[in-house]
Amino acid sequence: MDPAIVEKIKDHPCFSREAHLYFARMHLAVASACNIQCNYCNRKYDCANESRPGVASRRLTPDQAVRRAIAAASQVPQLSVVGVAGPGDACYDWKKTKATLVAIAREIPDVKLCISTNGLALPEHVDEVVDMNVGHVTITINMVDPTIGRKIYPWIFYNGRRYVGIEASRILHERQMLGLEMLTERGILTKVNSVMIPGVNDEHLVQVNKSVKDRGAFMHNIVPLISEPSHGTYYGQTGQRCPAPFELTALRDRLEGTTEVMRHCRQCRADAVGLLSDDRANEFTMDQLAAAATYDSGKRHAYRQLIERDRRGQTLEAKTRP
Ligand code: CLF
Ligand code: SF4
Repeated sequence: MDPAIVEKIKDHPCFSREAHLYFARMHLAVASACNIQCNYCNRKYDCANESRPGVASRRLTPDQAVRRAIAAASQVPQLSVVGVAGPGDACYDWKKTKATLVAIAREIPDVKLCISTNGLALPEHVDEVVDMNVGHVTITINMVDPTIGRKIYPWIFYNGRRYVGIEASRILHERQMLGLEMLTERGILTKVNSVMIPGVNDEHLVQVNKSVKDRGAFMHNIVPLISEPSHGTYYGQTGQRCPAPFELTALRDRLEGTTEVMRHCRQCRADAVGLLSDDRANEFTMDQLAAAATYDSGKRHAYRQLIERDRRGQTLEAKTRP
């Protein structure tokens, strides 16, 4: 792999399988508005493109989010990434996403910034994404064929009006592809998440993989549809089934060798904090935070040095092994 890419992913727990053992992410639930409707989403919960439905995060103002990030960055040594992944869409609710991430970059300059989006409002913000030094973006792309898209998206809201049917999916598709191309051209590492919906887009995701690879996506993360009647989503109420684990594995296996395939996603909530395997969100609720906090980088720096030493040791051992 290109050393510049290795450098970008080595401490991002989602973009590198190895890094998720050592490094943690934090989500700030500031972006509550959304501009599309997915048939697997109930807006009572977080954005189901990036989160598991059934758990709702408390919406934060950008100021509250920054306080929460300062507390977590001071106390969670493994923290390396701060992201906005809902609870709606990070690019549509852009003012809040931008205000939050600009303040984080100022207060905690040594964390990576990440966003996750459905892509519809992405193209108009790509230049700001670059200026803000957001190095990692995830776009949820479930189709590249609007006839399939119309079974997933009943409507979108774009340029001040609502579109339905095939027109909605055509616009969404064009914006997603444009956003991905713009990010790639600017050197932003982009991951594509796709929700696997049996009988709707499962076979089609092979074609999605090819299209996003051709446009420079670094990684493809196939996540299983989660669809319970109690979640109150269209799919939940109409009996749309979820993929079985073996179906998910078989699809991921088919895509292996094209883009990188993510297999360690935890479908985190929009306020997750900690290692992917050890969520500490409950330790950082607003009630527990001091009114004003100052960032203390001590624990994170000490931990990072330890990991660097450990990694250097492993490389040396591999080189000298007979
Ligand atoms: Fe968050 Fe997403 Fe950034 Fe990771 S999560 S915005 S890329 S920092 Fe990671 Fe969580 Fe899976 Fe997302 S495990 S749901 S892929
Ligand atoms: Fe729900 Fe996310 Fe889809 Fe918006 S983009 S409808 S929040 S799953």
